[in-house]
Amino acid sequence: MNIIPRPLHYVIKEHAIKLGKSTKITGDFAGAVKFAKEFFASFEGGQGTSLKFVKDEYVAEEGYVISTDKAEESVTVSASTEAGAYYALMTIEQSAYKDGQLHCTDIQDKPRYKHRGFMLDCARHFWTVEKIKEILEIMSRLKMNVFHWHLTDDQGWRAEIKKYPLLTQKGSVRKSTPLSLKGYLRGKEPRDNTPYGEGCFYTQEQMRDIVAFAKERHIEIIPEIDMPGHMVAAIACYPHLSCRGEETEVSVRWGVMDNILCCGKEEVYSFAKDIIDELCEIFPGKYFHIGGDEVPKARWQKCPLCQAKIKEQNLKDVNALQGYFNNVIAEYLKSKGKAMIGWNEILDAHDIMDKDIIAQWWTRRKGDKNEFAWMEKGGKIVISMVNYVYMDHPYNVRPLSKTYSLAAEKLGVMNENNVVGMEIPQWTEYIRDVDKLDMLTMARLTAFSEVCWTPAEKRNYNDFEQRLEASREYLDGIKCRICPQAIYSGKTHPRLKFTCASKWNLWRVYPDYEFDEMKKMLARKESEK
Ligand code: TNX
Repeated sequence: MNIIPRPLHYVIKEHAIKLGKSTKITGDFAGAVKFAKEFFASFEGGQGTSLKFVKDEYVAEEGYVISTDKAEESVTVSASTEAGAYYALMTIEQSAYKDGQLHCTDIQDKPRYKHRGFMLDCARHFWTVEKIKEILEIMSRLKMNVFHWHLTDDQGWRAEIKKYPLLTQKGSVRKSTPLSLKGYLRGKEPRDNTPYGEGCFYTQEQMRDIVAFAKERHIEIIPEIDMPGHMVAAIACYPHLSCRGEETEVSVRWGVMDNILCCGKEEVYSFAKDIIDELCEIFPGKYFHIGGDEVPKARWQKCPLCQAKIKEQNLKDVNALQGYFNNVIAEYLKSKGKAMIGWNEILDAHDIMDKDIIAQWWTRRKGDKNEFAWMEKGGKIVISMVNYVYMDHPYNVRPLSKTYSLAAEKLGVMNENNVVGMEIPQWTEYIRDVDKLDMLTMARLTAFSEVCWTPAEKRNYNDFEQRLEASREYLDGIKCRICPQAIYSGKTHPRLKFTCASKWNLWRVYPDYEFDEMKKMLARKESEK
């Protein structure tokens, strides 16, 4: 059975039932019935067969049971939620995609984690509404249910905010783009000197459309507005939001910028709240992501207004100032019925932080003291550990098997109650086109869907790889383009391995090198045919 993610329990029977456009499709879940009718409409036959969706409150949330009866030529799906019925259909479709033949299997399935996410950086490079919908479609077939939308960063602002029109008029465009890390630290990297980003933003109408598309497929969209760091694009539009108030440009460098929002100024809090007001009208989900990563505090140290705020609020230091900012925003979000998520650096101020904030754990620092202290207090986390899941790094640094091997226990998490779920991010500094995006994203997304869905004790990499290879035709059909095995297994450039020791090297080896190699390899294979 080539189902990905692997179902929890299944029994394979010998026969098959041929479903098709004449199959009688009925039941309690209108969404699943609609999608099932659409799917089977393209297959001839199915007379005398039935597919029935039945509501059963005893089935786990998002879980489903499929039972087949050959004598009756019937397939029955039981679920307690629309999402569960939908996931049952996704399983059926994977099994019957070729000709409508459903190989009879009785399945009892449910997800390991509640939060099964993918993050896409649309700030460094912009991805069209069509591409995002294509990804959402793939995600839902892999039973993933959270799309974390990284909408803003130093190098571009991509979400229309009516109250601050400059953000997308001016903040969406940067003058040039670094193309490689070779020579980057010396300012000698190759560059594309054409301005990037004119008109590259999502209108509020487009964001609403994407939310609706996702909702039909049981995906919640979490918008991220990264603050108080990674805000140069906004500061370029509204310089008074920074400590020094100087004019600046949308960033043309990657990395961590000193120029951040001034948390000593009231305008910064009202700016953040105005943006939240507009976005909460568009994104009905329960979460809002405030970024909070990589916030250098050098400017706050010297800023009289930040120092005054620290005194006024009786805060310990500049880290606590970020904690204060987080609490103000978290409280505001709460008043709108939302929960706040931030990258794990926000835990630098965990001692004063609202306990309901969720930390997205991507990097290990200071022996992870803050992270473990947070969990001990019952704090919640989403796991996105860089050395397992970062998709922007090359496969020779991080083969698919490494991503597949992620488990909370491996990070030292003692109590699974702390874990809301897992997320895999795709950062796009060096990803400029859809081919490269897919090459670095799709195989890992597929592997990761199983990490989130199937309990660790039921997972086995070799078995997964076999199913992946056997599923290529199905995956191609849903536009989930899996790169060649030789690429995702990471065996393409053994000679580069030794250069991958430092954080910078992670990127250095990857930008265009691996991609060009892959293209050459494919061309060679083609000519050999
Ligand atoms: C770190 S992960 C970042 C991003 C970069 C990424 C590159 C995180 C919260 N911050 O700004 O794009 O590394 O891998």
